[in-house]
Amino acid sequence: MTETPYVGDFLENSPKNWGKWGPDDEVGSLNYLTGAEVLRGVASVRSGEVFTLQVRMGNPGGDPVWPGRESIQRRNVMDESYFARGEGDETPGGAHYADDVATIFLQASTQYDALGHVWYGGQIWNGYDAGTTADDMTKASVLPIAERGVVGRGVLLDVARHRGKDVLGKGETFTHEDLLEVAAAQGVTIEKHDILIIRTGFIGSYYETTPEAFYDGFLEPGLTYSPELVQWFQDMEIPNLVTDTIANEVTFEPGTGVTLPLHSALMRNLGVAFTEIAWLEDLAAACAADDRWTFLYTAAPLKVVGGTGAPVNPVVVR
Ligand code: UVW
Repeated sequence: MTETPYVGDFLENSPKNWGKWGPDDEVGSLNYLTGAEVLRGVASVRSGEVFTLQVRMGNPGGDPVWPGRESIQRRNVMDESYFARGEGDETPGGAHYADDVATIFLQASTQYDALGHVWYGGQIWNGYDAGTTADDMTKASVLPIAERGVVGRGVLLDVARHRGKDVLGKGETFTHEDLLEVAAAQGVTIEKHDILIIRTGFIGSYYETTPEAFYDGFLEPGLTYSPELVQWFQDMEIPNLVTDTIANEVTFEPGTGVTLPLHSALMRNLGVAFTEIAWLEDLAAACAADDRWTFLYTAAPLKVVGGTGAPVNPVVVR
């Protein structure tokens, strides 16, 4: 059996945008989203319909998460039952209230990854030392993305629908060429600086099956690495990749078995922002119904200081 190559060797000649936006940059390809790009997004709005793209946090059947992470653990620390037991925090005027506390994996819901979330060779995005990820992420954390916000033209590419499926199969892959084919079939042109929103049906399927079946032989469908795909992202200056999978790409590169190489090739090297676990079922149904696949995409993850990622509820206006 051939050994899985080291990702640094695998990506040895892959392009990098390090230094392109200066030595202190922490938001990478989001720099492509200038005011003109915001207006291009606004110009694509036609009907005023609004869609939110976050999955519910704390779904009674659990939330779809990367194996090893857990759904939000939330519990009340004040509510009417406390007052009924005489343990409520009575305040002048007598109003009662409810409060709760939660333990969350910051990447266990729809989320933005920090650009420093994944690395190799001791360096994260923009060449910062990987030691800056220790304890608090002091470089390329999610905070600069949160403080900047993400607004632009989004284009939905419904790969599952194009392939006549509710959901792609486990480990089913597609390339940028396939995305272009989907776009052509949908009658839409992917433009430079578009926010790519790709539907596989995978997150939607979580709610239609059991967690056991969903996680069995965990192998997500998704984009698969090739030098040409990375170059296409680079040439198209794609700022943000949004998908309805947990990790935005096929779990293992089929040729080599390398785990999630696009995290390194696109996020670490090009600075493409990753938004994962997006809820796309309602948006996709609306786009298919009136055959309009572009819209205003807006998002800002939570401002978590030092966070390696943070939950987000993107809002789309069509
Ligand atoms: C991993 O880090 C494994 O995945 P994600 O980017 O989905 O958080």
